[in-house]
Amino acid sequence: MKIKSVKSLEVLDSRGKPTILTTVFLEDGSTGTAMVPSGASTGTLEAHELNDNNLRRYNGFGKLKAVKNSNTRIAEALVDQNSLDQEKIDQRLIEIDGTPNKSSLGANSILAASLSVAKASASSMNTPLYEYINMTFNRMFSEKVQMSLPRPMLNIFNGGSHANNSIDIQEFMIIPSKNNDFHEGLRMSSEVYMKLKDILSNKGLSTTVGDEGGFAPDLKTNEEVIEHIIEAIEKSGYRFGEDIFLALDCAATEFFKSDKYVLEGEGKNLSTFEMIDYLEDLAKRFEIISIEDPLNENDWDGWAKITKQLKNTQVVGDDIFVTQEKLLQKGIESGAGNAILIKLNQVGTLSETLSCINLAKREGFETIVSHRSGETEDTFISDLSVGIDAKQIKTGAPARSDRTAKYNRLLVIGNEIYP
Ligand code: 2PG
Ligand code: MG
Repeated sequence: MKIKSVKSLEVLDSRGKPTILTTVFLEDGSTGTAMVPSGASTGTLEAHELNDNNLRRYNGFGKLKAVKNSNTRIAEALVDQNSLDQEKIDQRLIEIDGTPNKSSLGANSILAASLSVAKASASSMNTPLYEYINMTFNRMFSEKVQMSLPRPMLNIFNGGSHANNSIDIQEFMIIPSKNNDFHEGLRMSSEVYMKLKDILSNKGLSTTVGDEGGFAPDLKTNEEVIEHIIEAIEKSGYRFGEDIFLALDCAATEFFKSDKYVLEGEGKNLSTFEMIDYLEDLAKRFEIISIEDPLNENDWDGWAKITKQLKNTQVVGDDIFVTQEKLLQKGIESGAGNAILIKLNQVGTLSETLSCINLAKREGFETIVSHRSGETEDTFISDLSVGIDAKQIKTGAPARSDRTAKYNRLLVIGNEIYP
């Protein structure tokens, strides 16, 4: 279906910072609207988020340049194109940008256009978005990927650059057992979240939340956080390590300073080997099933070592792969990690994201579709996780509308797929 027009404007994300919203209008009257999220602990090689850097508006975070690029250069390039040819659309966007990291148009304006084209096409075909993504993926790679609801990874305790407490590890997540369907898993996790609030509150600790909806009191050590979470799981009537599991996102690049992992909260200064041993010990003692970004994004050798050493743990690459095929290929060749975090805005178009997912699947890497710490009410990632059979999604605590929107969308999809 032919694209008739493209219209963009500046809106706010969950941190109150501006982002871009784009609507694509098709000739048959169908429309698709997408909004782009934004990270705080970003990988160096991520596609470029274009900010205005005008300190008189939104402390420099305005997005009027990205909006203008979308309403002019992107609109001109996409009008009259066939919206169903996602690869060609994305290729055009990449070409008119012309830079390796999408810094001319801005990856934010490119992604908003790419995703709204997909949404408009799904609507034009009268197909749910997850099904449209599934069809697109299978067509692009001659695959027969099934659709399924993912297992949620819920970040119920926030540290690092997502909170202003002294906890260095960025995310402490709970994951319901594979034996529970999505709806049950979400219910159990939400009960644990509520219980954790009671426990913290009864101890006189703060229950205000961080950027992703997890609690963020000033506990002393990472271990203390884990012990509180286990207490919440057990007091909710669940067995830790059977009904509910634990996962971490260290976001270690954030606390890697002068060749040391500086765990300020606990007064530890660790070398790479010591950091690996520290995490191995935590993983063993607390049965942690998944650890994301355990080491800094440039330490490929360290990554290969920890992936080998923690053989029963999922080792997830976020800042190291930044959803880019080339970097994932390097990880596959060097044995760095065994899973990849998928974030659309790290690469900037839907087709490049699907390509990276395809490589991961072919090479036996697990995939986790992910939100960003700065989010919007857009639920594209829920449909993506189902459409490509990711099997895992991380999208924050079961609280705050920017996070629950994604879980709620999955409940709706679940109802459609398994009525
Ligand atoms: C991460 C993400 C999302 P940010 O590190 O995995 O949780 O955080 O969006 O700040 O990069
Ligand atoms: Mg991460």
